Amino acid sequence: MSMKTDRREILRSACWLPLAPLARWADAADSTTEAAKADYVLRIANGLVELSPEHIVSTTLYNGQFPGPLVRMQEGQRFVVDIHNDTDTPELVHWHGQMIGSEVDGAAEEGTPFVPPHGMRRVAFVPRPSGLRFYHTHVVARGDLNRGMYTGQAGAVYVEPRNNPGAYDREIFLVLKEFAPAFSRGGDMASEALPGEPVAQLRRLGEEADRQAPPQKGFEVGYDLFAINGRMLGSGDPIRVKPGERILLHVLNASATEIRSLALPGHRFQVIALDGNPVPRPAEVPVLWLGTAERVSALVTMNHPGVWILGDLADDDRRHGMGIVVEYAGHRGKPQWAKPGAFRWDYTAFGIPGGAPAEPDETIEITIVKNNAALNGFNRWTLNGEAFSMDAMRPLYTLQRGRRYRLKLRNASDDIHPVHLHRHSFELTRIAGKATRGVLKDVVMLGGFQEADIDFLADNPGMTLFHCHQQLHMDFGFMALFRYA
Ligand SMILES: [Cu+2]
Repeated sequence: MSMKTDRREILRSACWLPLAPLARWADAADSTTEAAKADYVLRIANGLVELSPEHIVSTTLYNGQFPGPLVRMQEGQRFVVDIHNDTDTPELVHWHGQMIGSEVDGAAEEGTPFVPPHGMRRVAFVPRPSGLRFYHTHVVARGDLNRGMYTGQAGAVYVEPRNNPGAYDREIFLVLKEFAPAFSRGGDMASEALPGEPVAQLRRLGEEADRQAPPQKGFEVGYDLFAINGRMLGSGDPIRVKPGERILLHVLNASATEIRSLALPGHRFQVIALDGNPVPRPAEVPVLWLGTAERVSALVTMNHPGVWILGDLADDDRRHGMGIVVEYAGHRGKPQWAKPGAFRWDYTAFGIPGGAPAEPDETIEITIVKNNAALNGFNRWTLNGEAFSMDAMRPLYTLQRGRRYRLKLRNASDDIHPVHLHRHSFELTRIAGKATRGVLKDVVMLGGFQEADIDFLADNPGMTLFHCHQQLHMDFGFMALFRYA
């Protein structure tokens, strides 16, 4: 098929030409007449994943594998990807955590065109910022468990920094993901994950919404199979280590709906980056917690020889595959698990202590309410009283370029919401009543009946989507669109 190149892309490549080496010059010059070679080719198609010899699932994949291949890009160096869609339905690839244009970001709500069924779309952008990013589908699934993040369309991106100090021996990427989803009425929530007390006013708001809703709970999604890097615990190769080795773990939660945890008996994690952004205060923790789409980069010093399970705290999920074996050289035997002591995941532990954040130019308050089973058995989510309509696509708020905004998020539900802002990083400035600064993220877990303030600089014009990354929440109202003036 012929390649579509829009005028903006041609202009961009023309600007790039004088800086490019000779070989690229020849490539790019050809692009005015025929397709230049892409830096990367991504193919979306159905395929099989062998989670274990007994569990082989069929789902939609990137380049026939789960996780999708680790895509490495250079910070600031233009990257061209050809996305082929071999499925029967339109697709979108979202470049999560990158400050790029709305036309390539990968959200239909922002105006990114779909990759048509059995078609191809070329996207080009300048990757930034450096660090652990994420690429995944951004289509609406609603009641279809073969669409959206319920599929295997997820992979890690690593944007190589211009200079990397690299105080570690080895990097290991871990992608956490469940398979074989099914709906049920009601579900459980990792209530022991986050610190802080519920806010009484938010609890009252939630109770009031419950009184107006049907007595039955809305649908939730559960899973039968759990895997790290597409292999159930015990099925894949172990992580083989030597005493004294310093391993940098890059962990990505690619779940559609679940909050995940990880612990490694006898070891601690020194968290150095959250969502790919270095934290101001690297701190040691016994457990990692990650909301959907969150990433944690943590150093582990291998100083406790044995054969261990690096696994989820939830016994049931770990026994159904959410873990990977860590095996020291010369050690054999059954991998050991030990439940860590009580621990709450506090983002402020990685922030600048006693930090008083800069005052924003404007504050936007967003109150989140759940209407139980209001949409054919699914929960409906409203932001300031309104469920996002994908027909109307009405922007909630207009941003002025150069201004600093504070989103004051108020959760009047008992669910934890991993909320995500596209195309910008935000700074956590207050979470569960605690002020902080210096922690830059693109997803943050907002606790049940809790509040969080996140600040961002409006410095990337274009339509910008804000939503909960829990697929069931974003598909049923928990979204807002910002536009630039
Ligand atoms: Cu949510």
